[in-house]
Amino acid sequence: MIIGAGFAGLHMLHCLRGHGMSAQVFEAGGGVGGTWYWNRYPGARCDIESMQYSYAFSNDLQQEWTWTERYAAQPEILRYANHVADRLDLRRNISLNTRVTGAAFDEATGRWTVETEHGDRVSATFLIMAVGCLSAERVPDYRGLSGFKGGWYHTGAWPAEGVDFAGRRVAVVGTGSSGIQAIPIIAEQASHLFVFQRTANFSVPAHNGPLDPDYERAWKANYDERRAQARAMRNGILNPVNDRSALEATDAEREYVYKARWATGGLGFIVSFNDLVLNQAANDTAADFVRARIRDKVRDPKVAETLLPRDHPIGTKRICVDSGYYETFNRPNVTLVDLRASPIQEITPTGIRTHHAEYAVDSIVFATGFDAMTGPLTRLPIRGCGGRLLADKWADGPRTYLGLMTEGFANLFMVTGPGSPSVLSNMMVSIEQHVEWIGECLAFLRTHGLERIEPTREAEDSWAAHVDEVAQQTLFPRAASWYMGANIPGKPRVFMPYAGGVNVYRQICDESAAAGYRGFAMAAGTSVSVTAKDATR
Ligand code: NA7
Repeated sequence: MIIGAGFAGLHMLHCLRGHGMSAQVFEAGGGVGGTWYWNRYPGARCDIESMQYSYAFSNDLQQEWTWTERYAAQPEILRYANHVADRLDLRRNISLNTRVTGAAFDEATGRWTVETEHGDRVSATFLIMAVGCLSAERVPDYRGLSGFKGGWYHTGAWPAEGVDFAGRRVAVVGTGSSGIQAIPIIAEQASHLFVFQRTANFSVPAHNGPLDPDYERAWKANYDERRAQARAMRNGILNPVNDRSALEATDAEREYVYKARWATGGLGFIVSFNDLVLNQAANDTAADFVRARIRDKVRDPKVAETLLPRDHPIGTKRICVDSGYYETFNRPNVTLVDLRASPIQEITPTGIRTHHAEYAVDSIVFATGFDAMTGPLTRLPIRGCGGRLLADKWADGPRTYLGLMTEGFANLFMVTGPGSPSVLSNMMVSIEQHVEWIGECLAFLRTHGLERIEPTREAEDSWAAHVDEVAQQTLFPRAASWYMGANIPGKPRVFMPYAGGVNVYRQICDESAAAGYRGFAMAAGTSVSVTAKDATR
């Protein structure tokens, strides 16, 4: 059983079929596409270039599909997901509109049973969570929201029919990637837009536009080679990395490099030098450059000052990639509200009241993010061996081996789970790697007559220590980010993704597999536990 029909679930189903296995996918949404099904807010767009944000496992697929823009917008990515589902005949094993409400492992039978919102109970030997990292959307717990007379929306659960903001006074709360993408578009539609900013963010221009046919041809002529190069990068994105410290360069050299990267646009800015997320002084040079660009773009110096990110090193929250974000604040119908100076007190029936003022609005857009990485897993009651709840096991932070499995939850796999590079990378690259690893693992178990697998406690403990050790060598823990669980009140502050790079990580996963799944305990039946070494004999 696979939960989720986003890019992870679709590929997982296809991969298992390829291994001659049967699988069924349960999907809460009314269509496939996962993130791209739910995040239909105006301006939603991928921050990875189209030519790199697609499946690499099928040459036919990657050659046939044509992207229209350098960065694809949500409707086009959703069309691609649907195309894949049709092209690979995946739909006959996908149950749409079927939210899973719980899952439990039965030690006696060695099987997982899931329950759905329709009251069905379905069981299988293996359960694969393909639920995404950013699918548990979060609306802050404001007093008065239920009494708001206008419409309110979360970017991550946008109405499929769209929202017409024409002539309306609109509030957007949140200035992460979603807010920064939506704000310029909503500003064009609304009579007035109030942007409620708690933390100013770093954003780099996308310089989006129609995809250059020559560029596309060059990619398609060398797709396999370029995909392999992308997999060898730390973040799974083929961007020219400057393998030089920012501190070795002169001021003029740094300025030259940053200007060139700014002119190119996109996430490549953060690899302008090799130590931007490792060294504070190096980081400051890039942050200063971006702050200067914000001052250039925003006419009102007071507004510009409020938009300057100062509370975290650049890149320690995923940098945003925008199309006209800062320029939007030059519009007469846009007002920036600084929540640091005056926090939201409550939602009134007709607007938002901060400490100092009340803003009358017709609609509120919450671009307030997600209970990231763990939320999609812990909001479900998932019970493993001995009836233990995953949410209880992870009460002090997620514990996994390689972000693929967690001890005490036999036969439960996670695609891009906490402890894997996932959100620090090109998700497509990370998804494919996990899906293929899980497929190979299940094939291995079948070949060896094994039906049960889970990581050892020792492997999990040493992986958690390693994930933390690597994070501590970076600047990431200095930001109050959702990588750290900091956006959710009460969530433990643990750096959740693996910052060692997708290239290194892949090697570690492959080495475990090559050593007969080192770090995992496997068993033939339901009771006898054998070590990986035994299993390979
Ligand atoms: P993010 O990146 O979590 O951004 C959420 C934004 O909402 C951020 O500016 C938050 O400020 C703000 N926020 C959250 N809670 C509140 C409250 N209670 N009051 C005011 N403002 C709040 O989510 P996105 O959807 O934009 O992006 C998620 C990822 O999707 C992104 O990284 C890309 O990979 C794609 P804060 O910074 O917490 O002070």
